[in-house]
Amino acid sequence: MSDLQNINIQWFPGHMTKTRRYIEKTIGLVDIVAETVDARCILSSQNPDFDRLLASKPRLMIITKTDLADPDITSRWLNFFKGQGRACVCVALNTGKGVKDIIPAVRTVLDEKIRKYAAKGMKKTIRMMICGVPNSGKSTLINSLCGRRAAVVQDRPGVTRAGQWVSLSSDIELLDTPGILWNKFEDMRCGLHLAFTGAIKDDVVDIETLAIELIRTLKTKYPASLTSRYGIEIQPDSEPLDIYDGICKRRGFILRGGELDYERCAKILLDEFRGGQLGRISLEAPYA
Ligand SMILES: Nc1nc2c(ncn2[C@@H]2O[C@H](COP(=O)(O)OP(=O)(O)O)[C@@H](O)[C@H]2O)c(=O)[nH]1
Ligand SMILES: [Mg+2]
Repeated sequence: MSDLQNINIQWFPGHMTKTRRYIEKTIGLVDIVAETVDARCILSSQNPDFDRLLASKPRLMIITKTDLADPDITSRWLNFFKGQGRACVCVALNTGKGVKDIIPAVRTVLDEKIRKYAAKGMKKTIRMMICGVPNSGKSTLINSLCGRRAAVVQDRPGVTRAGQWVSLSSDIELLDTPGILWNKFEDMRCGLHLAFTGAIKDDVVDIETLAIELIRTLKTKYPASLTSRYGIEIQPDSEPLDIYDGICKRRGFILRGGELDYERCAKILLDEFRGGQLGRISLEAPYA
């Protein structure tokens, strides 16, 4: 634990405060909130502020990026949430897996409300707001549901603008929101996991430190992923810095003059982790 003491990741820029206000102002207009959560870090990618911000509305949790996560851990999470009675759907938005389950889940959550309207001979228009941490797949989700490019998707946090209602069908409207984090991460590990998975802009973190911490984490949880990707043997007493050196050398990231190109190596390692080239990895399991 002591190794982590110097890393203090915080990212709560002004546009997130603005989004928080926007959600507060708009929540009254919606029937349900879908919260996107990254399957690789299901604890860290749940914004604790949402419990207060979204308290007045029913919620559906949408676990995204299941294609990148450890399937055993994802299914344990699913059971865990089921046990808590929380509505939850797992999706892989790159292939569309699970997307067809979302609207039926929404209708189940809102069943009583829909029936009340039907009893009066009225059709309920369902308005659903999509909230989540940056890069958790909110815009991709809207596009997958709509089957077209209705929302702007980018592989970097902070792209979506507020206020884009999208009509999915005659009775469902969706509202994309920009990703938000919160003021202070209670646990340093939470900031790290969000940074590893791309929810925190790389500019606010020292990328080489981040790479070393990713190596430290993988060494403990998924050592085989480093061995098979980079051909590095991992021993229980291997130092993350030595593994980092090893990856640099293996990949030939060497500067003129013979020094190792740590920065390039850090970028590649993070890219490959985020892109799934290191295998299906989950950083957080239930009951951990
Ligand atoms: N592999 C994979 N990539 C995803 C998935 N969902 C989103 N992405 C990618 O994650 C990045 C961020 O998605 P985006 O929808 O812009 O996230 P937002 O910031 O929450 O709106 C994009 O590169 C998406 O293509 C998923 O389920 N699987
Ligand atoms: Mg977006």
